Amino acid sequence: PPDGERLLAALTAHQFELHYQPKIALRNGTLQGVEALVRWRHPLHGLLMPNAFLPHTEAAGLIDLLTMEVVNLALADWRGWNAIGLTLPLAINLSPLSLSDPHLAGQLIAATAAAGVPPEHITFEITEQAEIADLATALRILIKLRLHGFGLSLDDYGAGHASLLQLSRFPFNELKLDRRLVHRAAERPHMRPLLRNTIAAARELKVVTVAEGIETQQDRRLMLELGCDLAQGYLVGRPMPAAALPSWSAGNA
Ligand code: G
Ligand code: G
Ligand code: NA
Repeated sequence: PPDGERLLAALTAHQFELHYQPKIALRNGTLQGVEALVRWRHPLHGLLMPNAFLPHTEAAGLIDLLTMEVVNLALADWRGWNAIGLTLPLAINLSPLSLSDPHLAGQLIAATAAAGVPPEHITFEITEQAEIADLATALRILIKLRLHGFGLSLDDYGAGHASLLQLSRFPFNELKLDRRLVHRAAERPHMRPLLRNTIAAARELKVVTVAEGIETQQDRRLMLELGCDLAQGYLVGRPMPAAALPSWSAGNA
């Protein structure tokens, strides 16, 4: 596994890059945004996926550095698309560990301002892999980001730690239904009332719903029927390099 020294060297050498996975409207299939997913272009081992290095980055205390690298790369890509007339909502993942850093919100606000990207175009996705240790700090950060105009998305909802309590307590405006709930839901009729009620509750809270992990037409049709707003998944589009997005978008309009 990569140690802190190697990860820091990789960050300094700008070996990280982003791929983007589309989010579409279930109603009409139009592109509604993209999620940035980090990869490590390793000089010896090729393209490494997040599970090969993110936990080590967090353990080495380097997650905030990686987050800022990701944010700056994503903002540059957003500007590139915007310059050719593709103006899109862009989602960036934040590690729950970052939510204990009181400087994070200010750094995100400054980076976005420096890039000249209006915060309304950026959403931060937050996964709770574990109970957030310092709730007061996390809440302060999220409220500051939301008030500044950023979107906030509760990732992997309905599995693990993301709960109704988080949804009610934090200023989220989007909820991503965990892949484990959505995947093959069409073959699991007992899932329907749970999904339908979750989506209805989100709607009452004015929270947009996204179905993750859509791999089949059956699941796509079901999530539309249940009132879900957006979809993401291999059926819709796989993560792709920034340069591939404009033609993907043109072919999907
Ligand atoms: O394609 P995929 O293997 O990229 O992503 C695996 C997981 O890694 C996802 O659950 C995603 O939330 C997380 N992830 C991807 N990119 C980032 C990132 O830039 N920052 C953080 N903190 N997590 C990320
Ligand atoms: O939790 P998050 O939304 O950040 O998850 C992104 C991860 O999910 C990435 O690893 C991405 O490659 C993966 N992913 C995206 N769409 C699908 C899908 O349809 N099926 C599966 N199994 N994984 C997916
Ligand atoms: Na995510």
